Amino acid sequence: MTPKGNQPGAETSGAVVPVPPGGHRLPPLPYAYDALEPYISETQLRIHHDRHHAAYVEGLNAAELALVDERARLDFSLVRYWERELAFNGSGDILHSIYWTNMSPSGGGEPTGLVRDHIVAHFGSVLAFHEQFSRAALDVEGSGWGVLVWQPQWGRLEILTAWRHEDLTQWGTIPVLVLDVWEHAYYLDYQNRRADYIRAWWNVVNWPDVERRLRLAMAAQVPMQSHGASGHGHGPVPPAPAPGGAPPGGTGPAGPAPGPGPGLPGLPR
Ligand code: MN3
Repeated sequence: MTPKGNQPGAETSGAVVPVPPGGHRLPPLPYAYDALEPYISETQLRIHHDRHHAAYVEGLNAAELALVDERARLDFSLVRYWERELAFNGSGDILHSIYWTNMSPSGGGEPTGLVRDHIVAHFGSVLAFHEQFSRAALDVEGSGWGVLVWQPQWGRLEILTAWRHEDLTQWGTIPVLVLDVWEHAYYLDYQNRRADYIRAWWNVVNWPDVERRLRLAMAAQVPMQSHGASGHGHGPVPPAPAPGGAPPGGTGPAGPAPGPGPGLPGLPR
């Protein structure tokens, strides 16, 4: 995988480089345009990345610079328009950036380790997660996303959907696995057969990237109570039980998670 290097906003040993207003750049694909064939074609991927994602980056930069201008003039007469542009294009840039890295030519298979443990803990089984995620994405009306998120406030995973890029979301969540179900993501390859695209997409899911994202997300905190509450907790948290559903003799929990506390913070109560 190509590291993001000195991209603004890229993680660099835990720190994030601040992105100046208007300073967003289209991140390169971490693989060749034809690398996801036969599941996603070169033409489909090229247009999606080079045109659609690029347009969101452009729109995000434009919105930020317009707001810089409004602040300079202390004239906020168009602020409603630009705030909408900021939310739509900013969310579009973020979701697409995650989407590319969530896929890999060597992807597919089943989640393992930490991701599997948290999926089983919250959804009951990998199958139930797989079916809910697929159906949620299939049933998005019009353009949108299926999104697996980590909710730091509750210490667990959840499946959400998004209309467009930004509606129907839940504050504080961090996306770890996203599926673009806008028609522009699949129409050249699958026409209107969204279900076929979703089925094919599971073959390129980059589970190691999902685990990397989950570990980073689990170190985040969005406290829901005032100063004094420690760590991930927001109320009495019983001792974490042994992760359910770990296969006998299987890999089991993947060792201590980063962040405060031992074990797997946020496994079910
Ligand atoms: Mn898209």
